[in-house]
Amino acid sequence: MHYHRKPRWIIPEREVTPEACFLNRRTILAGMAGIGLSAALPRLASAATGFSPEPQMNPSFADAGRAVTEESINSTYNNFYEFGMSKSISRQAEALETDPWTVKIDGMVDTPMEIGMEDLLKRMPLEERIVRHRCVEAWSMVVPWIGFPLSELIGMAGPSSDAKYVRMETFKDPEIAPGQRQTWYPWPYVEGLTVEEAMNPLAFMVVGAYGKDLPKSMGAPMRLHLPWKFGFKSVKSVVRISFTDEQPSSFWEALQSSEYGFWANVNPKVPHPRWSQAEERVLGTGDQVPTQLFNGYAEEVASLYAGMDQDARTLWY
Ligand SMILES: Nc1nc2c(c(=O)[nH]1)N[C@H]1C(S)=C(S)[C@@H](COP(=O)(O)O)O[C@H]1N2
Ligand SMILES: [Mo]
Repeated sequence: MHYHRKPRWIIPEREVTPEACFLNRRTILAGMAGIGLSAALPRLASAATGFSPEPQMNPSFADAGRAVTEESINSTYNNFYEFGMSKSISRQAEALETDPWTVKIDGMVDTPMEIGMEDLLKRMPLEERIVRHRCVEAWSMVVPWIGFPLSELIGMAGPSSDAKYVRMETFKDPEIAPGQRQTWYPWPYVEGLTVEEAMNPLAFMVVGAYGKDLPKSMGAPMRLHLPWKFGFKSVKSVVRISFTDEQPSSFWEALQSSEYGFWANVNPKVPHPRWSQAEERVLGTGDQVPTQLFNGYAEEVASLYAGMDQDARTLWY
């Protein structure tokens, strides 16, 4: 998916033949005559991503303390049950049509709306940030995301003070997603968090990775990412965001609440009922490293759970 936030006649450098490049440049120069766009030209010519303006690195998240996982691994080793139960769903996920894409924002908000991705992105401040991701299955990755803080979307939606939770829902289309023909699963995939958690600066809406549009296998065109929680909370390919006063029932919780609870905060001390969470396998390197409390983001998020029993199983599953 390309976000046409720069004029459509500016073709990305990587897509043009030398001739087209020449013609395109002439068109630009002609179009510029007398309208004072010359200052914009060098910036557009050097743009590296499909996003405009070019997202800048958030200095607070420029270093995840671990090497970034190779793109070829992260885009082909996935959990995306809509397209199958194996990790190798990237080819199947290509069937998802992500452009155009509309997101519905509803529930307890001042301004319910349906908004296209392009319009949404015009209103959101894009940035890049490098963060760790920890799956409940005890593997982890490091990804350079492009996206915007979830708090910005909440600011746009204006939830009422009665809204306590944000619920997010993935598309449902069994014709293109074979996993959704398995009717014993509670489709569509749903996840949720408290509004307070959603306002935390770590809660991020992802629209790109590795300086490009998000691969479909990783949840294009937009997915949530909550780096302090187990990966299943980070719902992909979101079509609906609702504000509610009832704790949402999520996909995995509905299937097996004793193993996948609402909070799902990463804690090395609390084992999953069927395996330890003390360590994790780092994708790409194969290193086995100790898992950190809140996946290493305790400084940012521990205050959200102050007053709750930190070792209560319910806080982790
Ligand atoms: N819609 C949807 N979102 C999902 C999943 C899924 O199966 N369907 N899997 C989750 C799990 S368990 C993980 S670990 C991450 C994986 O993200 P990745 O494939 O980009 O690594 O996506 C999460 N979001
Ligand atoms: Mo996961």
